[in-house]
Amino acid sequence: MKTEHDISQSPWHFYYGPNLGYIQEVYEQYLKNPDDVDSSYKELFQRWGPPSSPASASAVQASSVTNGAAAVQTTISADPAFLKKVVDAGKLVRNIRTYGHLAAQNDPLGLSNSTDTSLLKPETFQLTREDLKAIPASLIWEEAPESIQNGWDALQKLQETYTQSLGFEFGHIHEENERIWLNRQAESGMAAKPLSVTERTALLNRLIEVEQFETFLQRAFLGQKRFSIEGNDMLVPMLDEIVRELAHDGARHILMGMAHRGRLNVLTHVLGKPYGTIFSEFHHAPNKDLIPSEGSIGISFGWTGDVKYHLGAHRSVKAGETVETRISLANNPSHLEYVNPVVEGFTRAAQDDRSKPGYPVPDFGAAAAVLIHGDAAFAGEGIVAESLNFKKLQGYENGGTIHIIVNNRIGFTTESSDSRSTHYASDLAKGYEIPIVHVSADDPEACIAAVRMACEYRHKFHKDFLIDMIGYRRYGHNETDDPETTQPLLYQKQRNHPRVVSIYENVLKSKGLITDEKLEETKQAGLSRLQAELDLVKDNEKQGKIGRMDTSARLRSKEINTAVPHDKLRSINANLLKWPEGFTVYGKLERILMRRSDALDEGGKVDWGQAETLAFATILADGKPIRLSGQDSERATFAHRNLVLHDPVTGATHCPLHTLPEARASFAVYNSPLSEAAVLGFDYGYNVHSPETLVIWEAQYGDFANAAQVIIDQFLSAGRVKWSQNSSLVMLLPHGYEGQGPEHSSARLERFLSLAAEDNWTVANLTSAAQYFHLLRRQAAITNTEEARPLIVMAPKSLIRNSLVASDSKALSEGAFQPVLEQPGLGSSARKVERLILCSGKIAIDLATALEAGKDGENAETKDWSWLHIARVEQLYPFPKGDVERIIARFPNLKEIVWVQEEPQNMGAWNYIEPRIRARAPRKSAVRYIGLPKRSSPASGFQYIHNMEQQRIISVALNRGTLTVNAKEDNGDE
Ligand SMILES: Cc1ncc(C[n+]2csc(CCOP(=O)(O)OP(=O)(O)O)c2C)c(N)n1
Repeated sequence: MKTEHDISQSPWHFYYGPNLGYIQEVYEQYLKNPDDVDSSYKELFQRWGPPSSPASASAVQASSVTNGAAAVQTTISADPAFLKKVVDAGKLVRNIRTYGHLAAQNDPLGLSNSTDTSLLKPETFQLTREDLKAIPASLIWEEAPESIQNGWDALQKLQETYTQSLGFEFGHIHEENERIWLNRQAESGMAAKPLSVTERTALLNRLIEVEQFETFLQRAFLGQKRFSIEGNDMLVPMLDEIVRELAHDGARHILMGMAHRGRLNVLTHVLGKPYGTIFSEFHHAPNKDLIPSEGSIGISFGWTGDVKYHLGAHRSVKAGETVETRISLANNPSHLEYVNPVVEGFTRAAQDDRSKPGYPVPDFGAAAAVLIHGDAAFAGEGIVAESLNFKKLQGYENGGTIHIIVNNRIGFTTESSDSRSTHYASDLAKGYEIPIVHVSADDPEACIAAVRMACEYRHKFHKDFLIDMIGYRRYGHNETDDPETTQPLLYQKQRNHPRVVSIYENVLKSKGLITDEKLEETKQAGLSRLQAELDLVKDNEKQGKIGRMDTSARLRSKEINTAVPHDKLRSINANLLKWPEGFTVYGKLERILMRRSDALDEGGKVDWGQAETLAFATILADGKPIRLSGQDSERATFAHRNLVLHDPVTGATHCPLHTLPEARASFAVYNSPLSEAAVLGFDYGYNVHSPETLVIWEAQYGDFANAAQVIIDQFLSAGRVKWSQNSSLVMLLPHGYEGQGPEHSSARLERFLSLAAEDNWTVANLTSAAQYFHLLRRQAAITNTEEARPLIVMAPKSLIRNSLVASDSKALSEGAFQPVLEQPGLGSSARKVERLILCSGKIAIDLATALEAGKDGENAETKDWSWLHIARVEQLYPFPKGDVERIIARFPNLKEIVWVQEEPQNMGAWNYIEPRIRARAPRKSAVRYIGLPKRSSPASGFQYIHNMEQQRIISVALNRGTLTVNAKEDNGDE
């Protein structure tokens, strides 16, 4: 066996298949303009000339070798056996790069299942040490450091890089330039780059603080749950580093989301929540035993800190001027991972410039999201995948979220083998091509290296990065659990495992960077600080100084003028129907849109779609930005909107609201990914962070909103009372019984009404285009005020095109939103009215249609409806009691008040409305229900059954013969 070979060291031999194609494309680019290609490629082309296939390469004379031992010239084809060894060594390198993480020593307790790592071993390829020593290093590792001369040393070095505390998992990244960059970062010694002495001392001091805080809480508040960070203590220094790096890159906002584990430690050390505040929350825990499994007093509250309190995170722009970076930790419900889309929404809102017409313009550098996950929750909760899917979507991307899985190898009492089918907790992220680093929580410097890589990657590629920090959980799920009941062996093993702070102390001591005396001094100072803060809390307690957050502020309604002068509406309407020079509007659509041109003229009618567009346009003219997102929202499920026009000739798009001369703010409309929970969560977060924006989320059909129930229950409904977190988000939920079956009829109105209390939101079910116009404008007017609250609209389906729903233009240019609308033409002889029908939404239009046709009931001949009046409750919550009371009071001879609904009795508004009507019904009048009977499924699957049932409801409602005195009560009960 020869030890030296005259062969080419050109790196092109290792490019084949798609990689060769790619490098050839880069070369062509280079020939056109060398500066257009990455400097590393430029260097390679300058050094090695054009890339060529192995076949051609073996046939040609190799160029002169300038690096390594084999600085001579020959042809590769000279020694096929040697060539095979080189190729195999190349495969080995590729395997180490791709699969080295499987052999990494990054599992502190050694709990990982053993994996077959034979692909990483030379013997698998029949390569001996001598074989490898004979191969020049640069043949198999193009950028091997100068000091590494041969293949053996190269492999040793690569093994060390890829299989120690850091496991790099990049093989799933399809973008070649990114993967090369990532591997180069790993191989450039980044991972082994030592921290400075100051950095190391600061890191140790931080770990001491982290640990002392937990042990102090344990001692001072024995028996209370804190969801200790211990076992993954490095989370705090890692977040410190992320803040420093992102602030250095110019981020003005860092938006963080996390669950219970380590939250108190993060709140105090990263967000600057004072020790005293946390101690006082523990002190006031009302029933220490009953704190929920992952809750604790104050644990779900967020905190907005500011890095001006945080050493090293300032960014000096120029002398005397400082840019501040605000870091926020989102309020978090117990529901694991559901905060993710909310934080993504915060972040995008912090990046978007909404001040000009058109789409808002994001600045990805202005804000960054950091999400901290649990290993069981990341693998198990579907919301994680839904949120990762935002990564590259125009309306939702944010230039890269940094994810950290705090991987303690267990979820409550469930081990990984029972909680996921994947090898790693992080595997889901691979589908989204997110680079992943698995790092040992016991190696502080490796953790910091992972963070630096994540930040650099985000900075360079504006994409997500994931760090899977593998540690353990020192206590049970919480500190009152005995984990040995369920994981005896694991916890016996762990009991003897040294804490990370001790491991790192020893590292620094062995390098002579810290002394025992200095360590003792630091620890004593930390303990004294903690004790002093606790003493202060106790003193304040004695003096009654501790205040509580007030979340009880009730909202007051006030009159808001939402009418828009007729001239202004006409001019806006005309401008909305102008297209850019040369833009062709799809013929069929153009005809539909052009019908809007005279809708504002005398005798014209504004339909639902036009009312919506005019509402949007006038809100933009008032200077208020709008964001609308949902499935197919550009066109809308029922094609009433068409706010993005598509040129059938060129494929170009045009949104008339973007070029509207009157607009003074951005208008964002996005077709969302097919998700409800994540998109609603995102839009909620967007709205909370940009309260001045009218943010609208639209469901494809209203009932699909129940896929987002957690966001509705945990954030929208309760966010203000739980966290003083206000939102004015609008939910448009198509609702209405039209025979489409169980799944497309009901937006589950009853759920929104059962959650309604303390003025938490507005729930409306409308029957006119003008009402929609005014309600949207009213909602826009209350954004960013004390009045702000979500608006839930049961949106129409067939009613969109119903002429009874269209409005005169006067109804837009005058008046305002009416919480209750009375049926025109009824109730004029007040003394004759015996039945008052109250109803809401589409059934009111069905009744009006029947009245108009005069074909129902015994009055068909005479058309005498004097015994009847109908009022539509357009705003169900807050209940317009004054309006309803005034109507009832007008009719002295009422025999009954009837609630008519199209939904089953156990659904719709009946259960909500019944006590409200009863409380206001005159003593001698009955309160009745007419609607579908109780059902377990919201609607029938058969059109003919639907028609029959609907007909029955209308007939009974409009039939004088069914009056209470004449008929038995029809309350729908079985
Ligand atoms: C949606 C949801 N389901 C169930 C729970 C109850 N729960 C709280 S913590 C926990 C285990 C979480 O494990 P992991 O994600 O690994 O985080 P760790 O507690 O280990 O840090 C469970 C099941 C919850 N909080 N949220």
